[in-house]
Amino acid sequence: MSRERLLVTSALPYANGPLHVGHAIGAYIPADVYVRYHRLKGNDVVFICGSDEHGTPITVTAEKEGIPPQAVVDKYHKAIKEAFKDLGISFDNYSRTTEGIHYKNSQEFFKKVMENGFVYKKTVERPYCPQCRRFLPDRFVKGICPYCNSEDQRGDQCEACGKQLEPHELKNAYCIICNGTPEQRETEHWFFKLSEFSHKLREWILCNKHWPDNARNFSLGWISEGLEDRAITRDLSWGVPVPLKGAEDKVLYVWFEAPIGYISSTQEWAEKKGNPGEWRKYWIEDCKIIHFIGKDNIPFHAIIWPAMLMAHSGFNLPWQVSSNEYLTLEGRKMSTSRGWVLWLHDILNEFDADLIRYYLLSINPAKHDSDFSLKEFQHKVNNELVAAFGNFINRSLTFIEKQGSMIPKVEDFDELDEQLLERIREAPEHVGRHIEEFRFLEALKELMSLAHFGNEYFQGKEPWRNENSTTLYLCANLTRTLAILSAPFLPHSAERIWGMLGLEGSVFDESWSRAAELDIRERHRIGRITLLYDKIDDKRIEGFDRRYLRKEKVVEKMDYVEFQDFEKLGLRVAEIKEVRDHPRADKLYLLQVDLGDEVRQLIAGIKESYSKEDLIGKQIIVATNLKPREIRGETSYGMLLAVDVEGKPVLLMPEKRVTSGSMIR
Ligand code: B3M
Ligand code: ZN
Repeated sequence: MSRERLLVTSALPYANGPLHVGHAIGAYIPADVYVRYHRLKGNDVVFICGSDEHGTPITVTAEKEGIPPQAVVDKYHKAIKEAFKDLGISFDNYSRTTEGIHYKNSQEFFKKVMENGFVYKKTVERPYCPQCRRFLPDRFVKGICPYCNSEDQRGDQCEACGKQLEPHELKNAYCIICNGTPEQRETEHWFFKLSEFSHKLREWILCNKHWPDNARNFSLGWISEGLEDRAITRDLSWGVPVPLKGAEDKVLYVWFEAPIGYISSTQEWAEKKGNPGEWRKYWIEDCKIIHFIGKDNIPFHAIIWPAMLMAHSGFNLPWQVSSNEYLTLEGRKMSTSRGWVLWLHDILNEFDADLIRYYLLSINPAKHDSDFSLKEFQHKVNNELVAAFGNFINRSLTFIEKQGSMIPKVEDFDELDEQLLERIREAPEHVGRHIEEFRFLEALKELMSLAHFGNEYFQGKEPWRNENSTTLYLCANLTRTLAILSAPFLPHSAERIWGMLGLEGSVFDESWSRAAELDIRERHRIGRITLLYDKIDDKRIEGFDRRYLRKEKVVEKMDYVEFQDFEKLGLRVAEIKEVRDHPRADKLYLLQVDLGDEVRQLIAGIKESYSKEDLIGKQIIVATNLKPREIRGETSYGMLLAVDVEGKPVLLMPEKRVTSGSMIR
């Protein structure tokens, strides 16, 4: 079979925060399985990604953290790259959209699409915040979704119904910086003639019979509703400048330029390889382009980006858009703003990457949302990965090691041996077929079924009872087969098994089809055997749950404080007399609290847990002699005490009413 040429991309993660486990299984682990498999098949495959560093997600985070956008992306680009590396995601290139090559590509792409007659300028009304004296693009404004009426939706896409939104469509819109009500003001933007591609896109999507249902159905549905032209510029300073006179204060819409980042990262890869022109093989010559994404990115990857490529002409269109559904966490939607999230770096610090890869692939949300549960993680790792896969590898290799680490000579095969030979011969095709058709969960099940058969074979032959060198010979060869076939899913384990088998080089130097062969000969010497996996015990998983999911502040071992130092802290009871919104910070209250002999202002981030009505008249504990602190133009003269439970503050209060101003002893 001739070598296939494939360019595989994963969605460029916004560099405005760390990755969580939902990201990992959304567009990254499945792509890595697919790429590692095709490398083992000997195909010409390049795996491309990078950080998405523009747009309102970055600028909103920058304003919230009070640091420049460049500092935000530098911080999270580094963190994201590290997390991908620790998870074993084997990109050929991981770039970032603030690279110069990407600015050049995006501006040239924009100009070419304009020259081809698919961009025009229009004066439109857009939400403007009079307090902040700025336009409010995309995520700078929130409100009620006009399609599904869900509250607190962003101005670019409704997280509840997935609809693409324009900020001015939101009902009861508010500025997320100052909470103010925006007014509509005129501004000029450049529009992409998306509407002109409805027919061409529809024909193209109907031909892509291999697309997953979610991408196909959403796209055809959106086309049938009628595609509208889209603004591809924004009133922002952070982003790729619009390469036109009169557009000096505008940048390209992040979703116009980000997909061009796939081409930029491929060009960077070719440059780094010392063969700058090689990127053309993948974007211009004959090549299958496969985009791995989460389902919220379907509109951009199945409609807007292909239309852009059609408008530009000369580049390959995507061949596949592999789009995963969502991952919930312990039965609830993850929410970074509410602190209900499992960060990838936290679970990677605690557990081997392959255990995480295994569990996430075993619940892969390909056709429907699936749920991440720590108890189930422990159960699947212990009862599937360790009990079947790890157990067979360890039992058979330890047994051979005890017999002197030498593969014995093979005698004739009995019926059970023949069954095992048959399973070894057909396994690469059975596992490979599923991977080629993006059925990663099914592929993993095929692999585990082979490991289960290995245990049945070992149990059936009872080599500890009756000397049988053929058994050990076949077990060693089945272990080699499992090493090759597991490599796309469990790359770290596969390399370890390869070493324990005493085989040269890396398992990734092998070829997929040779997993069907008996390549370990008599008298081959295996290496030192170590336990592949430990089971996860209850104490460990419960401790992780408390610390990282429930986020109970595990009291770190703290330094002692002298009693007289503690006495310096002026803790007093105060009554809340008045509550107002902070005019320039949407999550903060301004409290006027009565300390008996004076009323003070405190600033408190408790809006998500307490309404103003909840708070009036409540008595709280206040640290009254902290240095005054200014937050966005308001000053806090003390700090109230609260406990953080699952990311939400719970106020500390005296268990009965006492005189306001009373000292805490
Ligand atoms: N930065 C990811 C997201 O929407 C987005 C993907 C861009 S791929 C070109 O969360
Ligand atoms: Zn504002």
